[in-house]
Amino acid sequence: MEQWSAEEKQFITDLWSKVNVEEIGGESLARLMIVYPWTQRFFTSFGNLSSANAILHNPKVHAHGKKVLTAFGDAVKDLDHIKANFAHLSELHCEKLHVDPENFKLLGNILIIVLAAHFHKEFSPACQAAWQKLVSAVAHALALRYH
Ligand code: HEG
Repeated sequence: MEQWSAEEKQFITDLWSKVNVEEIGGESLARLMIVYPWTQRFFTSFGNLSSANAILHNPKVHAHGKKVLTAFGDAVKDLDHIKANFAHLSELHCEKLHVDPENFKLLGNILIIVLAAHFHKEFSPACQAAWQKLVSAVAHALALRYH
């Protein structure tokens, strides 16, 4: 289990309180699909993904990005129980969705970039380090039930 300092918890919860899950989640998922186009294969039912612009403005990408980042918020709200709280989602992504867990790391890194772009004033190196630790913990927890 990760140990979180009071400072890390503060950086994470302060920034999270400013995050609009639809805007940041939608943009993060869209940018994942643009930068790593092979990730589009999981979302073929989402309609028009034919260009970066189409992906960035695709309502299904935004809706799913919101769903993903809302679930990510469960980690923010309960930093000490990330593994237990993500066990079910890990099983789902492994057994039903067949998502390669490497993609969780890619999405985590994209989320950091999107947060840095939106919140550049708050996103100090220490804040970034706390968020980097969080996205790694979530990616790790989501990969634990893979077999
Ligand atoms: Mg996943 C569904 C959360 C990364 C592909 N993802 C879901 C759902 C949640 C979720 C809450 C809905 C589950 C349900 O229907 O019960 N996803 C989630 C998190 C993260 C993540 C928290 C990482 C932070 N997902 C992720 C990545 C991919 C992916 C990186 C693929 C590149 N997720 C995926 C797919 C579905 C979900 C294909 C099903 C989409 C659908 O057709 O509804």
